[in-house]
Amino acid sequence: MLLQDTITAIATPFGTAGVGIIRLSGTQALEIGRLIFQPAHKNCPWESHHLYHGDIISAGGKTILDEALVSFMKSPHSFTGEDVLEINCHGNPLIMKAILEELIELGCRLARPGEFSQRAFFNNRIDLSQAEALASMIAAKSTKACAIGLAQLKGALTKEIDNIRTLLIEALAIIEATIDFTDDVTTSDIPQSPQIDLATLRLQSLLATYSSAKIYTEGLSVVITGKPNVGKSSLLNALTGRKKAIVTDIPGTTRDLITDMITIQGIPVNLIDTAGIREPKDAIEKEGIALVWENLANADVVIILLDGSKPITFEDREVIQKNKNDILIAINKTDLPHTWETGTIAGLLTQDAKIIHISAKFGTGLEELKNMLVDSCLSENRTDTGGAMITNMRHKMALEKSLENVAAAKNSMVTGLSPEFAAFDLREALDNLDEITGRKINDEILEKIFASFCIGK
Ligand SMILES: Nc1nc2c(ncn2[C@@H]2O[C@H](COP(=O)(O)OP(=O)(O)OP(=O)(O)O)[C@@H](O)[C@H]2O)c(=O)[nH]1
Ligand SMILES: [Mg+2]
Repeated sequence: MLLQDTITAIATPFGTAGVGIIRLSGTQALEIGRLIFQPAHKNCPWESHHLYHGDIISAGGKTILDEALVSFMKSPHSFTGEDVLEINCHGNPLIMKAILEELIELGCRLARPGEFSQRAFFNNRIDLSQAEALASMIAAKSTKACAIGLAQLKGALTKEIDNIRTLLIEALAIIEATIDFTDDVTTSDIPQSPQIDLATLRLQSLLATYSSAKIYTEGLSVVITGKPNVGKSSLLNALTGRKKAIVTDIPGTTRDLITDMITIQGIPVNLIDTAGIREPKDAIEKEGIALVWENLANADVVIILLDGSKPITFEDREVIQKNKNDILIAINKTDLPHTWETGTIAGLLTQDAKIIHISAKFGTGLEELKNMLVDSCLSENRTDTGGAMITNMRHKMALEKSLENVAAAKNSMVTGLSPEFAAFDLREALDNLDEITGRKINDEILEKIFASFCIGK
């Protein structure tokens, strides 16, 4: 890739705003800055990390495009590690477009998505996991997801990967020393080192953060199901505080999927209200019920709603029995007299099934229900990894492969195979870790990763 040319892009979102930022990075950044910017004060020393006020001009000063503040960050003390110029202009897309066109006229090239981050990576300002953290922070949908991204950007994941690397390198050094200095050795001749077991534990702990971190970043999908008229739409409306779904006492009111977002304990939760499950009365209801089953399969948590004021029926039993997901039984309409005991459904549930009594109409038990929804998904994964959490599928797969390699190395040592086998597996384990930080990575994968970033980052 060309690192010599000077790239530019609008770094702020498209649309109208008070301020818009245009970025330049590359060897010509300052030279182009001098051509496009006319400082308000004659003396403009272009000191690094200082703001200068003036006009953005075109065609050698014939036209003023905008009044702006411009800053210059001298290499290597900039985001990309190159000379960087930032123009803070007015946030009108027409103004920004005119400035961008002028910059291109003066010799800049329009940056590709993620190209600023890619240059930061190539210039060793950040490693690959930090560049990915930036992208995930920008896309984060909850404050906790932002915090996870920030910790990764600050190097929490890099540090933990380095800790594991050090352990593996130490283990490898011991094995290689044995290979170098002894003839006809078997692995049983290698002094046992705790490093492999420690590395295994740390890899497992890091992997265990994936599901909770994923919940914080991507959120939870919660489907509300049950037979008609149990109060599913009432529950959706009560949880969101909005009247999004139609509620009537006619069974079969909801046909389509109705979705709405809420945040619980900082986690984005996508709630999905569905058609009541029963023998469909017409083709529309049949379609609606088919959609329910499809969505149930992809849900993180399913709320099975039952009506506590009416006897349990065949449909209720069918909904409970057909659900394989993480289910939460909510017995609704507790404001009315109860007609059945929870023991009635005990035979249909697993021992750890969670049951809660609520009234969607009067809001009873809803806070507890919300907390149960997220707690059930988070509780299993609270491990200490020095603040490092993995949210990215690519990282997860690389860690899994590394863990497999370490297990294979351990296995060949336990079974007394030649130490070359263990050494080979440990080197593979290290290579897989290096894919996460980008220390060793295939160019094509690298291009793909940066291409998924937004323009201007
Ligand atoms: N007393 C009482 N009535 C409720 C409660 N929740 C819902 N209802 C009533 O039950 C009826 C059905 O409510 P819906 O929310 O439309 O039920 P649904 O499960 O979405 O029904 P379908 O869309 O037909 O599947 C309405 O008359 C609601 O007012 C509750 O907690 N207490
Ligand atoms: Mg409904």
